[in-house]
Amino acid sequence: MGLGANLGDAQAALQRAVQALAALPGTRLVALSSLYRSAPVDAGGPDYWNAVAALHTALAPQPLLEALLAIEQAEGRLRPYRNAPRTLDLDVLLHGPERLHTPTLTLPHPRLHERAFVLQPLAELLPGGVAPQALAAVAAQRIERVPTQAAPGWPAQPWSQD
Ligand code: PH2
Ligand code: MG
Ligand code: MG
Repeated sequence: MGLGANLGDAQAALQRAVQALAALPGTRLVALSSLYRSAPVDAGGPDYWNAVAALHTALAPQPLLEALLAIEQAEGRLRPYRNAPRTLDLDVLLHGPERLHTPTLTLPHPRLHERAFVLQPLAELLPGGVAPQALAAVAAQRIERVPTQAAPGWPAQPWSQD
């Protein structure tokens, strides 16, 4: 799951979103990346806060998507135009080995490989699972990992040393 926000108290919204994801029926939070701060990609507005979460879930892709939209709604998400700044964006990046192409959901996420704000946190959760060439291809995008001390309330990542 990709998490992003760049309006309002984005860090707090991402933290609430993690709690809401973990509370979905038949769902367990398995792993959470560090918090990242990134420049908007194909979009305007303030810097984004991003993270990636891994879930075990009994929800199929479509019901999962509907649950994510409800969490976004609860955070006051508006959709005035494509890639508008937002209080919360939750995207299904991968759903196991599922490949899907419907008007509302494509899996894997079609732009996953174009975005440092997805690949860098994903690489934390899948060591060896993101090719160095994939990370190199998005190296021009500005993104920084927020150190644990600078992200109060965000769980420390046992694999990062700060
Ligand atoms: N989401 C987008 C478009 N651009 N840029 C950053 N840095 N982070 C995002 O989450 C993001 C974006 C569309 O969902
Ligand atoms: Mg998105
Ligand atoms: Mg989205």
